[in-house]
Amino acid sequence: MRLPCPHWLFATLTLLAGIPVWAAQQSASFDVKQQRIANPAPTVRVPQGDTLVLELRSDAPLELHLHGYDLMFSLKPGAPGRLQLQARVLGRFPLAAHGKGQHHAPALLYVEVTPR
Ligand SMILES: [Cu+2]
Repeated sequence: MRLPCPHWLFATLTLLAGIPVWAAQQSASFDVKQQRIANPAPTVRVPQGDTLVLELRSDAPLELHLHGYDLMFSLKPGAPGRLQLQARVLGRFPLAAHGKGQHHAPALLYVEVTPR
C-alpha cells in the first residue's frame, strides 16, 4: 500500500483541527532572575491562530502557570524550559510562579493573544 504524502496529511490534519493554514509560529525567550524577567513584566503578543513557543531559563527552580490556558511547566536552573501554546483564545494571560505558601508570585510575563 502506498502511503499518502506527508504534506497532504499535514494539511488535512490542520484543516480538521480548525487551525488556519496561514498560522505561523512565534517564539520568544527570556532569562528569569529571582522570579522576575523585568519590571514591568514584558508582554508577548501573538496573533490568534499562531503557535507560541516560550523558552525560559531560570536561576532557581520554578513551577509556572499560564493562567487562562491553564498550562503548567517547571523550570530547573541550567536547563531551559519550553512552553508551547496554540493561541486560540483572545485575551491577556499572566504567566506566574507558584511558590510554597503563597499561591502566586507577581506575573513574570503576560501572553496577549490578539485578533488576526
Ligand atoms: Cu496559578
